[in-house]
Amino acid sequence: MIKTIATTPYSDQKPGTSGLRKRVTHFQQTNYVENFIQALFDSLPDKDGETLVIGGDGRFFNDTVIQIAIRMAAANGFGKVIVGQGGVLSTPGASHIIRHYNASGGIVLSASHNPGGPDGDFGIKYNGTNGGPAAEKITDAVYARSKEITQYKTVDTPDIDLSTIGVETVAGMSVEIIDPVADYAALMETLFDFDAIAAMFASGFRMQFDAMHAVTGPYAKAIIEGRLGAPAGTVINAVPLPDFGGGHPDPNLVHAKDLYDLLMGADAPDFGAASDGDGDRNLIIGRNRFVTPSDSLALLAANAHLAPGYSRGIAGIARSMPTSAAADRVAEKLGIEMHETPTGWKFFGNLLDAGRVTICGEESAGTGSDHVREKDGVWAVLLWLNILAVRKQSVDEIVREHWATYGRNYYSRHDYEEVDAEAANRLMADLRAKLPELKANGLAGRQIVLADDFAYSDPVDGSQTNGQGIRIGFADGSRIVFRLSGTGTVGATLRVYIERYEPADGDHDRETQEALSDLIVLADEVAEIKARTGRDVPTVIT
Ligand code: VG1
Ligand code: CO
Repeated sequence: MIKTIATTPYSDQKPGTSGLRKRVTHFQQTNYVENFIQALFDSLPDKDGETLVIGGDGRFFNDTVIQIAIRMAAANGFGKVIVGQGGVLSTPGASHIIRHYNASGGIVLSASHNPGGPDGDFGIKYNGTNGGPAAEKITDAVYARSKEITQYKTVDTPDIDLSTIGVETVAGMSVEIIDPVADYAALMETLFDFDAIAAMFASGFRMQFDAMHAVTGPYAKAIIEGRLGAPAGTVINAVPLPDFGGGHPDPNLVHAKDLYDLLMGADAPDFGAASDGDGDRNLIIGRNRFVTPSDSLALLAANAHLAPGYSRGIAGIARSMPTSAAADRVAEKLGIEMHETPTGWKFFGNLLDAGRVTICGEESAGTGSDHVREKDGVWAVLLWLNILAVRKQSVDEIVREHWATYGRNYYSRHDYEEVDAEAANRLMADLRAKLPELKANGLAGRQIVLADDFAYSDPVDGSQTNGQGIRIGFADGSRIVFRLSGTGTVGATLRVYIERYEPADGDHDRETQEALSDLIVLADEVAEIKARTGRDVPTVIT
């Protein structure tokens, strides 16, 4: 029954910030998917009789790859596969299912916030037994294996019908098709005061959640409109589509502009939120108040104790290096651990497993906690709702009070997408070479206290990760960070992160780009962005 099929290796199956991400057409090359999955299975210590979770964000090609993965799991000795109905599981949902059912791991099919459809992107990611993205030692092993693979194993069976909940059998392996939402919704109910949030909706609180035609639609409908009783129509674009309705499922101020405009408009609801393709990101906008993801992390950490799941307080906070230092001030005040990690959720796993941190976040609209091992969009929205229900204040009031207590970290990210890869690499290399001189002489008359390429040594297992982004820090706490994206699929994406601290008694009402304007000029000056990329303005400003 098991077939062994000869194949030839590809040289480019190196997972990036969050799994292997390429154009759909790239994945459609002969055996490209099979090679990667076999390389993954070959790199796992335990497969015999183990349980594997498989699900994806429902994007184009999801259905094809799910069938391939199930057959290959059967041929490689797994005992059971758990699949979301229709092949769908959000990324945080998959993380929970892995943990809840003690699976050995899971395959998440998603290119997250990247566009979908036949000409869009696809991705494959592996999460380990803790429910979190595989650590670098595993992704490195998979990459090494993918370069030498000569065969893969599969079984000859017809496609499995994933549309009905129940149990099927494939070549002796059981395939359990589950409701993708039920277990996740039950977990949320243990963390948040659903009665208090429901009472807030019943009293007329208005919200709009934009699911962007992506995976959170069914989750948000079931939880926000279903269990919390928000009026029908609170969740919009709720039906996941293989091409996300032609949109770009990245919940930022560019791709969720309609939501932003609504919240800034005359008849704005109280609260707006959106999530991305695979449901791990969140955008939070109050009436007339956009909350930057870095601020949201700090606010959630400072207020988490108001939700039942965190009423005992939090153990610590971790943020990715480019994320603003707003959360650091909260940790300092609470007297808890604070960690700065490289970009990507996989670096939070050890700290969460060790119980050293409870809440983690990234400036890229990712926030989460130790309830799963992924960032979690719907979770962040529910924690916000819980805080609003308890504090009975507007988002704007809560944000302002926070700044008045901790100060404000003006913060923005400028992305230059799809620039020439060679030019981008050269820009980074030349900037790196300049660092000693900058540190010695400063920049434009300003003293530089930090000039390095970020390196991280994991405090739990000691693993070392280098080259994670160039940091230039000034004496007043301002900072410019440069790094290249590890999730793009065409050319290179240069990300420039700019931050300036304004103390608690300072001016918190400036427009962000204006407040950062001198640093924006310095960023271009020191890295020669315009000259080297040929771009006058960033593609996206968040
Ligand atoms: C980006 C973000 C990073 C995030 C990653 C995956 O990575 O910057 O913070 O963890 O996407 O998010 P990069 O390497 O392109 O900067 V998702 O929602 O795409 O899984
Ligand atoms: Co995502």
